Amino acid sequence: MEIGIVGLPQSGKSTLFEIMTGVRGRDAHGEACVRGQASVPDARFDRLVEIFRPVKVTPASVPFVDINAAGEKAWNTIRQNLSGADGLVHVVDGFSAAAAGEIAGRYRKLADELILADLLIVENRLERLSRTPAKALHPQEALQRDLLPGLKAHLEAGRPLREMNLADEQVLALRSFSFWTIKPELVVINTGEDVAAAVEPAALALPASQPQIRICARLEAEIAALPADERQDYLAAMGIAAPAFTQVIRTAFAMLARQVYFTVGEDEVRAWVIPVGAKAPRAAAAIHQDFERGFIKAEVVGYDEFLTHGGTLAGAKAAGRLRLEGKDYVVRDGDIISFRFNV
Ligand SMILES: Nc1nc2c(ncn2[C@@H]2O[C@H](COP(=O)(O)OP(=O)(O)OP(=O)(O)O)[C@@H](O)[C@H]2O)c(=O)[nH]1
Ligand SMILES: [Mg+2]
Repeated sequence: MEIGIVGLPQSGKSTLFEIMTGVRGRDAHGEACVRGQASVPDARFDRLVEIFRPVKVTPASVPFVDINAAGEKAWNTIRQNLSGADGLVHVVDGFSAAAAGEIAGRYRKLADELILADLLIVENRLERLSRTPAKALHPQEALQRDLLPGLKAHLEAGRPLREMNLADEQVLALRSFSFWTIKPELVVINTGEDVAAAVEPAALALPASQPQIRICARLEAEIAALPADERQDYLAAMGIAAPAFTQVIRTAFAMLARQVYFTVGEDEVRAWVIPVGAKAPRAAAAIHQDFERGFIKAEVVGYDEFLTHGGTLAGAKAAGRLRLEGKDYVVRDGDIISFRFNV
């Protein structure tokens, strides 16, 4: 699981990457590609830490990738390092221009390049498939032959593939192509210091389903550099509940259809990242493969119920809310779980 940061040159990608991950993205020994983990902010997790006061604390994290590439080879570098990304954060320079139209134009510039890159892949593939006799096609290839013309028309109309609402098995059949525009995308408008006065997201004419966030990356970088106590005072003075970059992390995480469950105790409180819809054994595999193979039962209490019953596992148990679930249980976001297994 990984999120690639894309955007036109000098749009503030590395500034955003640095605030989210604490890793320096720029001039990092001339590396073309820098990876860093961002902790996913979660009030439930913070509360569990308060309750258990564990020795070790491990919040959920999501990896971001920042690319340092310029010049003719930039596109190659970007393709090499981001083709495996599960989602994109598209940063748009909204600080160095006043006119909303200009900002929309910047967004479109890269969006169109990505659409064109996908269109080239589709055309090449269709060309090759047309040279193979129909009988010689593998089932997967036949599926591609049926699917690709629809994709081509969609891309030619200037629309990204993610808007096609393809079925899961179709997405799977197309996976090897690593299409840019099939990946979910979060649009981040990097505004000037006056965020409220900045361009309305509506100006970009994106579909309502497409997440978008406005942030002033430079201002947030300055805030992030302050000592923790001053940071709180500063945010309070500005009337900001939480810096916008935390929302970027949270939204990007949710965009990947991931959720968390918690394991708790005095030694460690930890959030584990799993796909939405994962069943208990699959969730257990996040901890260790053996937990999946030797899965017996999961002892589960929902986060809210846990709090309602005094914020202790004993309290939840006494109230009959600590459930024993089997291998078909679909884990819910925020479940507190301990696994029973046999290896
Ligand atoms: N005024 C203003 N300047 C910003 C903001 N964010 C970034 N910048 C400036 O824009 C320049 C580029 O920022 P970076 O974060 O390096 O942008 P980038 O997209 O990583 O740039 P490349 O990797 O070279 O494409 C720097 O000089 C930043 O200080 C902002 O919110 N407001
Ligand atoms: Mg950069």
